[in-house]
Amino acid sequence: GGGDSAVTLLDYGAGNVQSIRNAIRYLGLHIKDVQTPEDILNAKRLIVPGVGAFAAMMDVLNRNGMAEALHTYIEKDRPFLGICLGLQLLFESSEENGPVKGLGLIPGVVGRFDSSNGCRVPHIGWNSLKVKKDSVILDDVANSHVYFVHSYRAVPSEENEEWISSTCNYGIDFISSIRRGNVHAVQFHPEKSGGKFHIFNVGLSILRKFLLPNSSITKKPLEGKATKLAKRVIACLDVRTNDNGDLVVTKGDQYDVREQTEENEVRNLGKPVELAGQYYIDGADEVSFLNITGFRDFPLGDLPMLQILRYTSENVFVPLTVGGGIRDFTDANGRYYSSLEVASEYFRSGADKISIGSDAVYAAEEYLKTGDEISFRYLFRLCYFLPSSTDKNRKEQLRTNIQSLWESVVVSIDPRRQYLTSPYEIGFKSVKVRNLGPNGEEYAWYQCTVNGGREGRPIGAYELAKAVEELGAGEILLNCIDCDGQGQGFDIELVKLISDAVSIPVIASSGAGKAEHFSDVFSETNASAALAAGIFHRKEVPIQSVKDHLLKKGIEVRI
Ligand code: 1PR
Repeated sequence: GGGDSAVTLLDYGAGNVQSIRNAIRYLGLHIKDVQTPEDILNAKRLIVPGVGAFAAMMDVLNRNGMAEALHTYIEKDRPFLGICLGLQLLFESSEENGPVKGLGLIPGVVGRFDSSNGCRVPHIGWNSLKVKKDSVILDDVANSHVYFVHSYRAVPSEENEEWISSTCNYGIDFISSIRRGNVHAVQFHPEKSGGKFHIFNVGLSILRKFLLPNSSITKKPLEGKATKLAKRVIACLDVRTNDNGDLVVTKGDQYDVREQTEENEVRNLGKPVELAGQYYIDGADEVSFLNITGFRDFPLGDLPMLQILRYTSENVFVPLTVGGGIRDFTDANGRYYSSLEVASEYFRSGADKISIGSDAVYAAEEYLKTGDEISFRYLFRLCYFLPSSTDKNRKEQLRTNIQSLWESVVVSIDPRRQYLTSPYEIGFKSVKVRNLGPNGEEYAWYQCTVNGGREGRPIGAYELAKAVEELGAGEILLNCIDCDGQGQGFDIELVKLISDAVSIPVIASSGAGKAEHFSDVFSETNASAALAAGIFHRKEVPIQSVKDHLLKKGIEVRI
């Protein structure tokens, strides 16, 4: 059924499209999934979201006849909205694992961002659009920030100029959207570009204009002159079961989440779904859930956590990250689950990114010890494949195919500061500290830990960061056990060390106590985002006042 309120969705099965489903449903529409090429040809409105690798997508679309149907549908000027890869596939080809041929409707080759010009790759976060006239679906949102996550992009040229409805700048000008007649496509994610604290909801208004063109009202465009990628402010919810068996938001003091009372109960700061919804309304650019006892409990057995994600993602239209316990696992009945199955369940429940802590440490340790071959084994384990073949070409191929999945993988580092009297005392990268150690030590290294800080490992945060960047991680969430919950500011020395060492985005975490701490970390380091927990949970500093402060300091934020 569905009639006019049905929208056809092409889910080619290799990416995470739960968020777009949630957004469509939120707008009151039904989803009809494409099963055959005829479903495409008969669609009233068609959305093609795309996450994953270009080659894998084209391969599926070509094999089942969908590519041809898409070609026909678009040539007939039927209502079409491509998202992310759904934009890229319209071009002639992509350099991603290629060249690989696309549908060839728009002149141009999709290439990779160049990190050598100082821009971190992937391009992750909120950037603003230079909107041309007659973009139709973007008419209301000129100057607003929208959410991107991608490493590949198409660039404007004389040949494709007539298609372009907006551009965005990230080192270079690239095509952020196209429009011709009823055919639209966007490089960003409208389904994750929400925000109720806006005059109106940017991302959903774009979708509404496409899906319900008659019902949408044109509003006055937002004022603002954003020109570059905004620094993100992220709210983090550490979640675990309390002693009554309820999942609660908790918060540690240097990772200790129990009250210093006789009962020694788990600190309870609220309900996860409620708090996440509140932070979305308050203007958080992202929300993270960390299932902090996931290393102990098997997350697929942890149905309440999946339920929390499901409920949250129905109403929260900014990126949701979830971490804790993502690794392969054998349950009590001897059934083996790959990391992919665990991660997929999180994605299906509404996560946009997953974060990996302990398992990334083990992977990096192996990588450092034994070099490439083994790193592949761990790469596959983390990224859902088990290597059966030792054929080098096959491995290369697998490696490139899964690389784009890695864009959704955040590696969470939990380091503890260890003081040194000399930088030569240990074989790991150290820093000269501003405040001397307890015995007057002038240096420190940052030791990685696993299992929620319980166990120190023979690898430093610097070495881990370099290794996971090489393995293809999309982003680094950089905690610091010493600073966690202290409210004394981020560990600037650590954040500087790591954000200068890698060219993927780094999220600074642990220690925020006031708005100035955010401007400190953004002006003194190359962090792309800053994350806080305690000050938001205890309502000491509202997210909006952090943003206002950053704005006053001339730091680009999403307003
Ligand atoms: O190892 O893959 O199972 O993942 C476990 C995840 O859980 C890791 O991301 C790890 O950081 C997290 N985790 C484990 N134990 C704790 C704990 O607190 N006992 N929490 C924990 C990590 C740190 C931050 C915190 C910031 C900001 N929490 O997420 O939110 O430090 O806090 P603040 O602003 O109040 O200072 P795996």
